[in-house]
Parts: sequence; C-alpha cells; structure tokens
Amino acid sequence: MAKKTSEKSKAPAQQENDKTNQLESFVADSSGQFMTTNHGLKINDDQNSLKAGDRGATLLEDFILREKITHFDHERIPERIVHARGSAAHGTFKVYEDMSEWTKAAFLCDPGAETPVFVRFSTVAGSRGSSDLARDVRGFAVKFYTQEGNFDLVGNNMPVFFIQDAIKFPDLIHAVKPEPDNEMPQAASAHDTFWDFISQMPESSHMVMWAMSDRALPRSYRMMEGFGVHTFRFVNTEGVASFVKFHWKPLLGVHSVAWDEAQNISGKDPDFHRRDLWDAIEAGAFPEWELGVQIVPEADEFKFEFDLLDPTKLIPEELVPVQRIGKMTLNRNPENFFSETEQVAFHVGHIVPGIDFTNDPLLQGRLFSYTDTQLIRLGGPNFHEIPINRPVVPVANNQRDGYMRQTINRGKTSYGPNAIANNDPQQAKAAEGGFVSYNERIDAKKIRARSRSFFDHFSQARLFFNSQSDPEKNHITDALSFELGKVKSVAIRERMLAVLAQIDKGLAGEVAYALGLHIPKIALEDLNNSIPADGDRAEYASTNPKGSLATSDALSMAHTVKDTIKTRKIAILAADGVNEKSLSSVKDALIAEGAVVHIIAPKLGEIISEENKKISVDESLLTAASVLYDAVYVPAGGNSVATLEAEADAIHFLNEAFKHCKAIAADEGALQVLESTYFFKKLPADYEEETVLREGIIVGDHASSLTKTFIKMIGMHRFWERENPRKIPA
Ligand code: HDD
Repeated sequence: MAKKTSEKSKAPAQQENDKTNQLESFVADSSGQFMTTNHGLKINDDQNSLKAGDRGATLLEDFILREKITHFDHERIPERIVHARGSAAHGTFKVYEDMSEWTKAAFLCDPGAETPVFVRFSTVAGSRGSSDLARDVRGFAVKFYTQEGNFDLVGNNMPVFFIQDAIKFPDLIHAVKPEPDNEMPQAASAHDTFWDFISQMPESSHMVMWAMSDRALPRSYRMMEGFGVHTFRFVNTEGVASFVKFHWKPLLGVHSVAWDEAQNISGKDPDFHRRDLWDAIEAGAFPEWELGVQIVPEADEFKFEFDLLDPTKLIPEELVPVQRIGKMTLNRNPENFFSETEQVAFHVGHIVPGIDFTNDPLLQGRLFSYTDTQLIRLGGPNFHEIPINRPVVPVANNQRDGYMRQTINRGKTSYGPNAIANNDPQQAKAAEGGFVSYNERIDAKKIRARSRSFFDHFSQARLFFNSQSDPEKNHITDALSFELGKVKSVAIRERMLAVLAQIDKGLAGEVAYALGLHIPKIALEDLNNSIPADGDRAEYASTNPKGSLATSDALSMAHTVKDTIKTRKIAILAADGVNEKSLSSVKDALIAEGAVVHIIAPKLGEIISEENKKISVDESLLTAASVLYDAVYVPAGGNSVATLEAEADAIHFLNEAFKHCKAIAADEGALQVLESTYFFKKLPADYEEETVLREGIIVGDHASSLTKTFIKMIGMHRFWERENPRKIPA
C-alpha cells in the first residue's frame, strides 16, 4: 500500500512529529464499534424514528432523529469563491543541496530533512461539482509543514496572471463566473462578460495567451508545471536578499489533451483528473515534481525590460535559468475528502524565515484575502486548528476563544507583557528563529497609481505565441475562435480582435476570419487599461515594445519530456477469437514499462481467445471511450477482427483516437479493422516504417519490432502534426 511505503522510508525521529502521524491522532475508524450519537450514547435503532404507534406521527422527543437531521442539514460549507473544484494528496519534499547561500529557510538548507506537504490542485472558475476538464487555469497549492511553521506556495500552472493589481480581482472573477442573471455558463470563460472585461484589460493579454493554449487542458495534474507567479524574496542569515521565482517541473513532462477531447471527457468522466491522481497514488506510481528557482540578485532588479514586481510577466529561462533544487513526491491519498481537501486553508502569507514578499501589488492584495475568506468558509478564526491546517510545530500565543475553539489553554494570562506567567509565550530573537520582515527601504508618496514599468502589455504575450510549435499556435487560434464565437456581442469580439492585433496580426487575422469579421482599427491608446486615474486615461496607456527575445523554448510543450509511458492508459480492443499471443505480448510489454492497460470488448465479462483461453474484460465499448485513453492497440485473431470491423463503436473508438492524435497500433493480422476507419485512407501514399513516428500509426508483427515502436510512440504523447492535414469526422 502507498501509505506503508511512504512511512517506511522515514527516519524514526522524523516520524514522531510529521504530518501523517499528527493526522493519525484525529482519524476515526468505526470498524467493530457500536453506532453512537455524537455524545457517545449507543444507538439501538437507526432505521425507525420514534413514533406514536407504528403508523403514528413522529415525536419531537426523538433526539436521535433530530441530531442526525440537524447535522445533515449543516453538512455543507460555502465552496471556495474561486478554486472550488479541487483534488489533493499528501507527500514529502526534500531539497537536493544546502541553499543557505540564498535563504535561511531551514527546510531548504538541510538535504537530510524530509518536509511533509499537502498539495491541492484545482480549476478556478467552476463550482465544486464541475468538470475537471474545463478550459481554465489550474491551481497548484502546496503546504509545506516545515519545522519553522507552515509555508504555503499558492501558485498556478501558468507563470503569470490576468491582472496587475489585486483591486481588479473581484472584477476578473465576476466576469469569468457564470453570468449573474441566468448562472450560465458553468466552468467556462467562453461568454460575453469574460471577454467584455478582458478586451478592456490589455494587461491580461499575456495570461490570455496561456489560458487559450493547451496549458489550460492538462492531460493530468501529474503532468503540469506549477509556478509561484509572483517574484518573492529569499533572505539569508546575513540578511542579504535576492529575488526568486518558484517553479514546479513535473518529471513525467508537461502534456495536454485536445479541446474536443476535453469536452468529451467532461461528459464521459468529469472526475478524470481527480481519478487520475487518486489511481496513480493508489498504484504506487507516485507523482513527482522538482522545485525550481530563478534567483535574481537585488542589484539586478532593474536589469530587465519588464518589472520584476509585475505579475503579468515571467522571467524567460534564457535570461535566468531555472535551478532545480529539490523534489516533491506525492505518496498518499487523503483519508477523507471533506476533512482534508475541502478544509485545507492555504494562504500566500504563510511564509517562514528566509522567504519574504515583494511589493508586487497583486501579491500584496492576496495577503489580505486568504485569511478573510476562511473566516466565512470555515466558520471563524480557529480554522488553523483543523487537523489538516495545523503546523507540525507547537503553536503558542495569546489568541483565545472564538467559534469552535479546540485548544484548552491553561493558565490565567492571555496577554503580554505579563509578569504572572514570566512573559510566556516569549518572543523569539532572529537568531532563535523569530521572523523578521525584510528591511526594505520605502520612501514614497501615498498614491493610487501604477508604475510605468508595468505598461508593456503585449511583448511577452507575443513572446509566448512566437515560442509555440505550429500545432500549438493552431490550438490557440482555434481556442480564441471558439471562445469569441460563443460571445454574442459583435462589439466585444471586435475589441478583442484589436487586442489580438497588438500581439500578432496573423493570429488576429485568422480569428477574425473564423468570426466573419474584420480587425477594427483601434489605436493602442484606445486600448488603455480601463482604470481612469483622475479621469486621465493617458496615464494608463499600454505600450507595445518589440521585446528583445524572439522565442523561448521553455514556453512550448513541444520541448517537454517525451520518453516515458509510465501511468499512460492504453486500450486494447478485442473480441472473442482474439489471438492470445498477439494480445498478451503487447499487453505485458506495456505493463512492464509502467503503463495501465485495459482490455475493451463489445461486452463485459470474458472473451475466449483463438486458443480457447479466457481473458477478462476491463471495460465494454459502452462503458469506455477513446478519450479516456492515451493510445490504442488492436491484436490479431480472425473472429475478433471480424467482430470489431463490423462494430461501429470499435471503429468510432479508433477514428476518435486518430482525431485526437494518439498512437495507434495494430497487429498485421488486424489490418482489416484499421482499413474500416476514416483515417486509413487519409494516410500518405508513401506511408511505411520510416513515417511511423511522424504519423503515430503502426501496423506490424507483434513478435517483431511493433511493441518497441508502439512504446516509443506512446512516450511521444501525441502526434499533433497530423491533426490539420488529416482532419476526419469523428
Ligand atoms: Fe487566489 C484561492 C492561486 C490571485 C483570492 N488562489 C486560490 C487557490 C489557488 C490560488 C491555487 C486555491 C487554494 C486551495 O486549493 O485551497 N490566486 C492564486 C494565484 C494568484 C491568485 C496564483 C495570482 C498570482 N487570489 C488571487 C487574488 C486574490 C485571490 C489577487 C484576491 C485579492 N484565492 C483567493 C481567495 C481564495 C483563493 C478568495 C479562494 C479560496 C481560498 O482563497 O482559500 O482568497
């Protein structure tokens, strides 16, 4: 079991105060126990309420009924205003090398220390019950339970944000959430209010490019990058500070699904990402990320074309490489969704000595919001006492009372200074680990304004677009055409086209074509940020410099890890009469490489092979769908092949897998099945062995190189290049 593996690997001292053991003391297990009321009274009958006679009215006296119904009536808490839909897991983090040159954060200075973590992934806009596959930003929130208190890295799977100042956050969220009159659409940005807002917020341009890219459609939470977004500060023991951007790099690479596929998955399995994370951890295939940092010495603060404090900008990895400094492994699923995943409270303001804030105006506003929101969501100021939120180190202060207080504070004093209790609890000196804010010099006028260094709203949007592969660019064009196609107002569509024209005229032209519109001639000054300061809009004029970097490889998923099939889901289509060797040899080889293989047949139960062997079926063509798999294989066997060839659902399965650019393999004895598909006649005439890796389709002898090539193809994830030239109806 996953749980045992993670516990076994820990040193005994670590086990004593780590998070898993702390949580264990709160776990309730009712096996072998009598059922009781919440006050411990054994219940004799939980099937019938107390009545006046067996057909009589229910009596108010029935305290057992009342307790049960009252608790039930109050079981829901408000969902998060954003990031309501989420899934989480426990794990550990270890730094590779001592980082004390840059930071005194103890968990980053001791390669021997294993820090427990709890990580929650989420979508932003949808409600708790919405689909995992919405086109959306993904939250990537990590709680490190360090020996100096909790450090929360509350990031996203995209390195920038829509807005530069937190005062615009409620507007952004009101615009993207379902429209207030009819509560539509759910978990989607493809509607008028979102694009109305965005088209008047040129500062969103960069983030919009990310959100319209395939990054918004991850294949798995395990295959997403994470980013702290803001520039933070590292501070070392000498008090020397440097700027730092945090990254999470998934060891499985960064991969996405296609938009059409995402929409289908939303119907076939709206829990797709949740299930994927859960299943991988249960199977012991623990997801891993490396923590990366981009460090900029303070002296270099003004060395860049953009402002380090502007959260709509990233630092290109070409300018400041990402150093991989540690690894996070998720190795245990929560015991209880509500108590852990729902009640966890992250806060961007939970930092530890050695890490500090910058004056990024988005970060500064977040510092207020996260505690405030828990007061309503978790019902009061004691949410830090909920088991999942407790630090692993002792908590001692003079805060007292409040709803649902759990701690029984001993003694008379809840103030300081006090003489009665010798001034306990005491303040810690910096040398004793007391937190001291970075001594930043600030000499400024109090003013509502934005720095001119924030006004370049387009050059990094263009850098992102130009860095994409051709298929990725096509997907962005299609995504914008889809989203703006759902917008009813022509004026909003046109304004957005004018914004896109500032990023890339070709892109704007293609989207305009799809919308049946022309790009309007709107001057850059008129695309101003819509915050009028003293009515003087010119103060907020966007600028659009060229930008010195043409492309950045790190921004395209085309350059990601493509050499593993671990945890990939492969479908084998088969029916009675399948050739056992043709099926098993490929299946076994895939499993040996860490893939998950399902046999899909016309009906559930078993199929009988040519050799009269029973093979159990995992899914039927009715319960399965190609969108839930990464690749598909058709084994040989006369009757099986004849059945599949005549089975519309099997042919649809293959056509759809082709449409979504997945690897497809067939034993040469099953060629007939492929010949019945749409895509087969679309393959190039010169199609043969050498073109296999371009097209992602292989027909061969299961006993020769077929399996090896198929494994290589699956590792490549998708064959996006074939998407446009070989479009098929499916
Ligand atoms: Fe936020 C939740 C990430 C800007 C206000 N945010 C929340 C979560 C993530 C982020 C991952 C979910 C945490 C969880 O799983 O419980 N938020 C971000 C990032 C931002 C950002 C990366 C920009 C860089 N957020 C942001 C701003 C504000 C908020 C500017 C308000 C001024 N965020 C919240 C919140 C939430 C939240 C309302 C909702 C639930 C919660 O906090 O606990 O306070």
